[in-house]
Amino acid sequence: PEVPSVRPGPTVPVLPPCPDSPPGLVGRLLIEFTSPMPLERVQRENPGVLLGGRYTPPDCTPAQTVAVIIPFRHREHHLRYWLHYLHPILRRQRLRYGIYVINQHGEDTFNRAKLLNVGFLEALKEDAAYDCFIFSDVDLVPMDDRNLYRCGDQPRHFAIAMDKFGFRLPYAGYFGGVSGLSKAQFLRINGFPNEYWGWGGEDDDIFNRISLTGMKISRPDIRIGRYRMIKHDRDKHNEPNPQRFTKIQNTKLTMKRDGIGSVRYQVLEVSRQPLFTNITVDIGRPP
Ligand code: UD2
Ligand code: MN
Repeated sequence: PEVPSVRPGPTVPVLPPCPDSPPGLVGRLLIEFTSPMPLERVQRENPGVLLGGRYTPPDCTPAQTVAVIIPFRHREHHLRYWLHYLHPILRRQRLRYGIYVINQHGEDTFNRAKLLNVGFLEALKEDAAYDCFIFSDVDLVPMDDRNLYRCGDQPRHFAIAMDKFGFRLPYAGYFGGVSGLSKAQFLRINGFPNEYWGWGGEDDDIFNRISLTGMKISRPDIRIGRYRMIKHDRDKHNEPNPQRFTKIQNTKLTMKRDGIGSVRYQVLEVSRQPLFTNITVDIGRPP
């Protein structure tokens, strides 16, 4: 009798898991913001990045899918440096990732944390596979590629030694700049507050949320968590929020009602650029 033969289907390459410590990292990096950085150059230098700023390592299967969320308004020149430095770093780190620039529409008071909430939801709408969220200021570039942009079993603070703070943590509860939470960690703290308009306090509120839910911040070695911040003046319409000192006293009361479960906004445009996805959003204005 004829033996039924098993015909091989199209070959699907099965890639090995990406290693815990990626080979090919270079360690300490030279970061400077003086040479001009045209976007065309950054695009030319990053041909492997797919439309919308998506990337998947060609040689291994990463454990996580990382959405990098950047709060944004009128910082195009910073974004070009950020893309120039970060794409190669994230590639060397063997991450599967996407870059989301959440652009606040209009000229009302800036609201960093609300934009980050929007980024979380919109990235997940694009790809339900995202399970790690890195929230980064547009003006912060890591000086060492061993600072891995991944999530762990506790919320992670990456930007612990910034040039502007003399390469030290400014205070023990500091959680600003660049941080990372898994999807589960983010939902556990009801996301970030939506009610901090203007500069300051929102990062301390996030720190409080993490402590109040019994989690602990994880940080890299101080020699590795080094950052340069592009020097800038305070933006218009992002004046220090005078309510911030009293608001951060009340996180325990406010975090249940103010967070990812209550964020209201309207997406005006989603535009997939070669190196990032731009999402322009109307987040309203302070009451
Ligand atoms: C510090 C923290 C930051 C945040 C902020 C208080 C550092 C390095 N970072 O930033 O994480 O807690 O204090 O709110 O200490 N942005 C725009 N356009 C604007 C205003 C802000 O794009 O008009 C974005 C941009 O990504 C910027 C970020 O918001 O990097 C934070 O604003 P900033 O850079 O003016 O504030 P800074 O450096 O004091
Ligand atoms: Mn800044």
